[in-house]
Amino acid sequence: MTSGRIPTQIYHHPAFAGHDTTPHPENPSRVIAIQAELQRRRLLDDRPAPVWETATDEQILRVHDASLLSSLEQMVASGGGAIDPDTIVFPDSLHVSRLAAGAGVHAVDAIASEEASTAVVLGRPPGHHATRDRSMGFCLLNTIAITAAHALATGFERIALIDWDVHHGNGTQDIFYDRSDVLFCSSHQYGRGFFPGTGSASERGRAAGMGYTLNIPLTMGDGDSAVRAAMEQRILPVVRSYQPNLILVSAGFDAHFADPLGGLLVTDDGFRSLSVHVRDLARELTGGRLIAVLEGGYHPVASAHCVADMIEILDTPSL
Ligand code: Q9C
Ligand code: ZN
Repeated sequence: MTSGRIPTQIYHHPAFAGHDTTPHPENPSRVIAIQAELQRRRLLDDRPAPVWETATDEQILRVHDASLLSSLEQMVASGGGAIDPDTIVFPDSLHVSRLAAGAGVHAVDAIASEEASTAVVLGRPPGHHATRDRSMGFCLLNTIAITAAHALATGFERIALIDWDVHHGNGTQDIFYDRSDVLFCSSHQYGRGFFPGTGSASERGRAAGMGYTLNIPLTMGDGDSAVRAAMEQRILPVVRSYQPNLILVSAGFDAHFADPLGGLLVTDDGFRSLSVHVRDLARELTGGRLIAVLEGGYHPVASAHCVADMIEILDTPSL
């Protein structure tokens, strides 16, 4: 750990190994592998552990319709079920999802009160496919959208949200599509029926939100150079001209070459370069204020290495 800088606040919890979907790819082994790698690298030693609450109805209903929350409540009360073949609900799933969203909320509060400047939420299930009215794509509640909405309610005026998960963050885009106070930037695999099918470059926002959605579709087989070019040539300039006061990152690691779901070929080195870019962007624009939220990543060991690298990078002073 570096001296003089407050370490990255890490949100992890044994409950995130609940919502036991096994043998679904989005299963507890993801956070178990991450936890093991963080311990192996001693990244949790001497790091203050945040204590936080589940997200409240009020915090969730800033971005979701009441019908989405009440149908999740009904499903857990009746023992669970499937929203679609990919998106399964267990009796503990709403609690676990609320705990992930509550971590994002707590991270905003910790940053607003200057107890921390960077935070990493290592929850599950992921969130960025959940739209205002629909859970989908392994996602029940949209954790990063709940985090962004809480930041707006707390007084952060402009939020840049960078989504590097291999899938388009259709839910986050949907929730903020007609607003200018959240700039949504996503690079993702696109085409040949790849999930969820949205995220073409022509989707740029609506009404007051026109121009505040930036989609960078990539082609199966693209790797480090394409993902880095998307960040360096497209995302960084747009975020700089937006002048955000907080940066949020939907950090999925399913663009990794070893990932069983994604078709991009990003290496550990490529992900390290993305982390360096968002860290330095935050230091340039937001006083270092940045919250990264785990999204996808279905090769547990590859994701664990990349998450640990990201934390080490966020903890390191710039050159
Ligand atoms: N049934 C995240 O990475 N795959 N979600 C659908 C056709 C859905 C991935 C395949 C992939 C969702 C957060
Ligand atoms: Zn994904």
